[in-house]
Amino acid sequence: MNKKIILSGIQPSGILTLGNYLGALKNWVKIQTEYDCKFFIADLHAITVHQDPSVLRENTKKTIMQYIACGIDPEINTIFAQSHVHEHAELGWILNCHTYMGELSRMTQFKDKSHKQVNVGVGLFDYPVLMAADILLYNSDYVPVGEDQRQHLEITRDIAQRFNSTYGKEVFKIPEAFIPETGARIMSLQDPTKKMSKSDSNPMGYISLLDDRDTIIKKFKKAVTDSENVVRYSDEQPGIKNLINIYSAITGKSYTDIEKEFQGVGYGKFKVAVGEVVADELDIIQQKYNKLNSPEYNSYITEILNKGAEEAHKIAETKLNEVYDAVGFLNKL
Ligand code: ATP
Ligand code: LTN
Repeated sequence: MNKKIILSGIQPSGILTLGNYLGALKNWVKIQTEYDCKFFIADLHAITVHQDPSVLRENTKKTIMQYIACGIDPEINTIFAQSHVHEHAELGWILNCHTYMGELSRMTQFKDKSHKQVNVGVGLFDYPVLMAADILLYNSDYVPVGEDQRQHLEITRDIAQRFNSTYGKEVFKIPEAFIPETGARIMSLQDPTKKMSKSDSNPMGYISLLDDRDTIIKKFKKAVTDSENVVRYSDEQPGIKNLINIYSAITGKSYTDIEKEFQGVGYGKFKVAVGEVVADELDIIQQKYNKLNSPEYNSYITEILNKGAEEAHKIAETKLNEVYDAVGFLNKL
């Protein structure tokens, strides 16, 4: 009883990557019994950059199946699609009216993503406000995310505190980020100064959770490294540092143990070793995924989403009513 509340989401903007898995999903699985967890598919967020409608629908289903295949248990967690709970968009509007242009202009994700667009949608700029609404609707205590989302958590806290002090009421609980020690920032295999991302135009940069063993090994063999030929956890060797990070997040071994294990061993062997442990772990996930991806499980997925949306809506509706009351809207009788 009275478990702390956890909330997190992933955009259905492609097939999930090893970055999503190590930075988010693997940790969700570890904490799911200890906390009251709500995991959703951030489809409203996904359309901040253009999505083909049929691909988005497919990716949304695939993301849910990947959640479950990775070990998220639908019996003990609430799993839902963001667009199924209309309060997210509604609270987003209210919070827009309590957020400053200046603070949104400082968001690094906006700066990175807007550079890649010809026409930058207002939604992309407003992305963190909707994210704040997601979090604040459910009285979330902790938000397990990768390092790239830290700034969005900070702005969520600022908006919540500002709202509470403006109206003189503790309407929103102030959430905290929950960032893992290893795996919080997995970098692109082709450019270790950039984060691994499912919307990267070069698939060699990321490992998809559904890549087969040969593809995984090939991608690791081609990973960009350096000419030092020493397996060392150092900022001067970002490619090797990234591979050590991945190996550590999968095996649980410390960086120093990994350096010892691969002392005097060339990069070629090290890269294959990393590829092997990743392929082994993803193989188990893929077996579960393939089972879920058969027509007989179609209605199972729909049931999970319907049940999740209903549970989420009950909580979200209560919070939105509190917010409407705080800002001074008339009660609807
Ligand atoms: P997109 O490429 O569409 O921006 P993304 O792959 O960055 O998507 P998100 O849906 O934005 O993924 O993120 C989902 C979760 O995965 C977040 O908690 C985020 O912090 C985490 N995450 C994403 N990429 C990485 C990464 N490279 N390393 C660690 N965690 C990551
Ligand atoms: N912005 C997140 C996805 C996301 C999210 C959230 C994560 C949208 N709303 C609420 C945690 C809590 C991302 O990972 N890019």
